[in-house]
Amino acid sequence: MKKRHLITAALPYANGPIHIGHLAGCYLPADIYTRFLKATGEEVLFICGTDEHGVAIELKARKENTTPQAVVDKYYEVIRDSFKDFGIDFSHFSRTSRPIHHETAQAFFKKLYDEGRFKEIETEQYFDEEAGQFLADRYIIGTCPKCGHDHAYGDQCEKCGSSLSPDELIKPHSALSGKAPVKRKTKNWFLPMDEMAEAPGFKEYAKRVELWKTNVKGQFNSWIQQGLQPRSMTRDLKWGIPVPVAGAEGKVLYVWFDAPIGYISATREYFEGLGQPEAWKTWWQDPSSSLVHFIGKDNIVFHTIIFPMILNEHGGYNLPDQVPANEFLNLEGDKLSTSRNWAIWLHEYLIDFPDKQDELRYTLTSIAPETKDSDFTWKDYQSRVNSELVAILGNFVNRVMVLTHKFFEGMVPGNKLKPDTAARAAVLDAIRANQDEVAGYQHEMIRSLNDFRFREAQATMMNMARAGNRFLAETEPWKLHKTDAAATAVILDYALQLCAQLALACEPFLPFTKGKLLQQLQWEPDTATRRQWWREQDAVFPLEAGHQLGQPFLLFQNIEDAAMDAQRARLVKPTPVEENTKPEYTPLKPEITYDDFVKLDLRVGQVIAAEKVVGADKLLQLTIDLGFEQRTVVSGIAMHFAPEEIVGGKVTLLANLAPRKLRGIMSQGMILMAENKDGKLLFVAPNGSADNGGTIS
Ligand code: B3M
Ligand code: ZN
Repeated sequence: MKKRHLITAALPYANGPIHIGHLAGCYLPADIYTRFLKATGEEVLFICGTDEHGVAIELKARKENTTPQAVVDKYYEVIRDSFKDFGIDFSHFSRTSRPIHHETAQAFFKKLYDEGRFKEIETEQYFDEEAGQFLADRYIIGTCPKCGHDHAYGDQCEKCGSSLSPDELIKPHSALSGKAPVKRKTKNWFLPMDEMAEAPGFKEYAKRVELWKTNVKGQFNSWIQQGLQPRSMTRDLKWGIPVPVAGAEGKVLYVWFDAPIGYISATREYFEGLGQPEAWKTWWQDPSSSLVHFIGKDNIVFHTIIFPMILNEHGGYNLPDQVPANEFLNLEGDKLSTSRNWAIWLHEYLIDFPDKQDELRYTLTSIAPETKDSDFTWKDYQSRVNSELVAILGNFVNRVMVLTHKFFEGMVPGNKLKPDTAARAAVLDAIRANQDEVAGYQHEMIRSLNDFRFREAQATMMNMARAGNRFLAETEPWKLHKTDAAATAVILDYALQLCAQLALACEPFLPFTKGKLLQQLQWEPDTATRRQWWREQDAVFPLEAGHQLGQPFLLFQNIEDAAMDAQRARLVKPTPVEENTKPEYTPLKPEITYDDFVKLDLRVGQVIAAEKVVGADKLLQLTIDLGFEQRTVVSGIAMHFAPEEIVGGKVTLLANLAPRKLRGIMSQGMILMAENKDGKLLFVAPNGSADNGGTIS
């Protein structure tokens, strides 16, 4: 293990509040990991802040009819407070609008620029003559070439999810003036990523990625295999960090250039605050420090390729040791969406459930989208609170506390007992067996935490409380007390020590609960005890005989159905785009002549054989009978039909299409398909009595 750990969580755009998807995707796992490492006594720094540049901020300002500065000032505070309220334990939370960040990002750019690392490339970009400015992709609106949606953006169609470039949009217009934009030449500075991927430092780093989570490695490899393209690190925009070179007036740094550097500036700012302006270097540049970025899946390419490349080209910096990115969280079966307000906002949750931060933390970690997208439902939340937190953890602690108060005036009763009767020997056996079981969970949980499997780790923590309940059920101290107070004493003593271990164990996941538990136990673990438990993995029995406990109170309360109904009612079902606009059809293609049409030779065909194309998920290889000959046709319908279900069916074949090779197979023609509104393909099939080979016109 490295000496110290620099942990970062993605810098959220300061253009809106934080919702449960953000928390589950990145901040909660980062917080769990940080708390875990700290508990083991490791040196840790946990860095975050708001990302205050980029088009996302400008767009929000336009929408709210205010300035970008006002937007970021407002949401910086909202976001910072939400994190604080949920116990996300950053060492430092900064913002990219601070002067120290502007300086750091500009110095980075300048060094790369002076060393000739960028390529100056002139391109034609859309320009809004009325607004007098170049248009970011998001500022260009037009019809989606894929689905016909008439409000697609220059970078993406939010209806069908296709990523687009502004040139693909049909009838583009400017979001600023509504006018059709013109093309103008402009010069920007590009990172030649294709070349930089070959740099020895980057290639060395790429080997690490092979050991990372499958979803992260998968995206990394797919970008590299597709072949990287030079990518512009500057933009013709107003809002952002000015490009610090002559001749770059009116240009700012690309937000994805400056934002990750924000991790560095935040670290600098933190240590400047401590009066140690040079100390940040140890964390970023000393190879004995590790760098771990927690992010959501949409940020993978930036954190695994672009930022490491920038760091590598700059030189002197550590490259990431781990990027444990999560997939996405959905809400009640639908994609979370800020713009459609389909979300549970953290600040709103706390109004309805003050003091229930851990209930949400627990649920979100239980369903963390660690390997695939997952779904939050209020029903699941309620059931996790009621049947896990209340019924297992809360119940165990409460029973132990109440019984100790009842039988021993709230004093830790001590653990001296001789196995002088069979019943007492059985009690001591039960304690030993339980201790072994709990130690097993302790080791398992630590392994899971080290491997970034937080869902599993938290479930194992809960197993410790389950073991506690089972122990009480086996030993029945409430009954035994009538006949053997001394044996009851050791049972409760052990159960209390288990409560103390649970207080340690829940620290990464449920920090508020840990506090409540410690309050009841009237105990504050010292560093050595925490370390012993977390690092050396020895059970601890820290509560001494005669130690006075605090008053018992419930750690968790049941959540009633009515509260859940109210939450569900609050969520307004997003209107599917189809419902509030007229049905959308793919726009018609330009007119053709009759002569063009008759060039197509359409024939009745029949599928006589079909098989999957090896190595291509979407393709089927079909043998089509045309009566006078048979054709091999490769068709992209494998996701819609199984080979056996289509054999025998009639099809329409475009029979005079020039043959072309697909996956090494010569395809001789094309089968006509229709697509319904759900994207399902259907055969455009001639009547069953049409003869194979017959013409269609
Ligand atoms: N602000 C994107 C996002 O919020 C971006 C992350 C920056 S991390 C350096 O998803
Ligand atoms: Zn579309």
